Amino acid sequence: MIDISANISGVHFDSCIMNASGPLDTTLEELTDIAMSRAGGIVMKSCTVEVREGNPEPRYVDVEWGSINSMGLPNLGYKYYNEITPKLKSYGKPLIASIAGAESQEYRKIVESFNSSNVDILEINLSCPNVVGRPQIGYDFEMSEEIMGVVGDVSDKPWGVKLPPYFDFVHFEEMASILNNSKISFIVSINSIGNALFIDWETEKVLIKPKGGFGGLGGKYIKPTALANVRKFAELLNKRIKIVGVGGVYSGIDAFEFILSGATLLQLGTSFAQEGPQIFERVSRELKEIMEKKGYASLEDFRGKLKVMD
Ligand code: RRO
Repeated sequence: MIDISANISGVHFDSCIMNASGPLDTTLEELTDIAMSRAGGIVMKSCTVEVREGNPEPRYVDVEWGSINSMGLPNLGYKYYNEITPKLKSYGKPLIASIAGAESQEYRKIVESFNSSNVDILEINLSCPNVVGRPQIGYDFEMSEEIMGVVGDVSDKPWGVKLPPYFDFVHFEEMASILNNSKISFIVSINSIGNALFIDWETEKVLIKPKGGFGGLGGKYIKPTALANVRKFAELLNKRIKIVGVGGVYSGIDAFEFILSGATLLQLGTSFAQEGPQIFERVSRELKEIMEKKGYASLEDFRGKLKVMD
């Protein structure tokens, strides 16, 4: 039997492959589709203190090798995501709440609310690129540290942070040092690459309406950047901190490469939005086939064992 199970802070995932916070996970109906699929866990849309409608449409567009979005954090408010947890938990999978805010006290309020829910894990989103006038928190190291301090003080649940992509080794090192001194159990790496731009050359127009057409880039375009982030953080973080890889996972080969780079769990965003919930079964099957061919029985057999050249 090929084993693709994984564990974060004592929470067991039968499969290491699940959805990413973002597409098709805002309502109970959408989340139930994930619950009934072969996804190893259920991740909910990032929630805020107040209900948010998000940015004007069009705000998500599929493009040749991925997607661009400027959703603007549309969600039904943290109370809704607290209320639906019993229904979602009845499917027996780990349930992950994703939390977003403008400042640390908003994070505190939402984290406290989930302490008394039956959510298993909290994902603290420090990397939404699409709220007008608000920077990505993960690029502000001081603010990131402050929020992690507050969450660490109040959370009774295992928690981690969802990070934006980094591109410079100095930034990786600075963030890794903050993460190593925090109480996180994991990082989720990467969110979409912020502020990309697509143009329809025929109409001479941008593809999405918010922010003059700028939005987060997802899908195949971002896999090399995502792999680099997983790999670099695997080198720099204390071994107790697990890595959840996201960014351009469409196939078993992609999943294999992320685990080889050091990932423990994998999340599918754009690829899930494009293919629907059956993708979890397909990618899991393809990953198992690769492992069988290579003689690997579990993810530990090759996790982080990427070879470099002498
Ligand atoms: O809702 C969004 O616009 C959004 C969020 Br919160 C996020 O974290 N990443 C993204 O690409 N879009």
